[in-house]
Amino acid sequence: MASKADPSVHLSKFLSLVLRHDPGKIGITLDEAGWVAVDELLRGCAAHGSPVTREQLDTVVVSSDKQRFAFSEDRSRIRANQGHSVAVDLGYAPATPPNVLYHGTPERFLEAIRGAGLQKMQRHHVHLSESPQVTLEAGARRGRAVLLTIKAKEMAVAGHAFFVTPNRVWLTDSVPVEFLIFPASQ
Ligand code: HQG
Repeated sequence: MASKADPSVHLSKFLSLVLRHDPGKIGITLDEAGWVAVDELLRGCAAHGSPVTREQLDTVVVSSDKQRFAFSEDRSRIRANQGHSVAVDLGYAPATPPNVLYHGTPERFLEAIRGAGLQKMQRHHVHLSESPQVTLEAGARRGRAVLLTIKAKEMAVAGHAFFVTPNRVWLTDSVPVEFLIFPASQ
């Protein structure tokens, strides 16, 4: 696990910011599928006081623990694999989920989720995982996390679309409360 002082963690966070949320911060424009030319990205980083080499970029794309970024096939373009707040169409094909998926959330959000189900909030989708551990860690970024189980197959049968990213983050529009299983003690 990379430490917080690791320069590639710093770069990964910076790339998440500009490739998911605020490309204008370094004067770049994402296309409708979220891609930007690597040259344009590097020029933008340099022009705004955060110079990055192509080698550093390659390292982050390959070593990101969650495979947050991808190069196009010819490696001339780069994008974030998921997590955007700017309008992009990532073009993932609908996929059939496993019977259950998981979502870790801070305990203090449970009451709201019992009322409204899981909502995508600032992002384009609700993020779900096949791994309880991975999603609990995501939930724990904001406090003590609890694990919700999603009856994903039942949702799909009921007509809800699911998409899966190359790094196996499952995406869906929202999870109505009837498809959620809450932890027994909550
Ligand atoms: C919660 C990171 C109140 C939801 C992580 C979450 C993940 C509600 C928060 C990825 C709610 C939104 C995504 C409702 C949902 N009422 N709260 N009705 N419905 N919530 O960050 O899933 O490092 O947008 O439970 O590791 O936490 O960026 O979603 O706590 O994989 O690559 O509202 O982001 O990955 O928070 O995180 P987020 P998330 P990266």
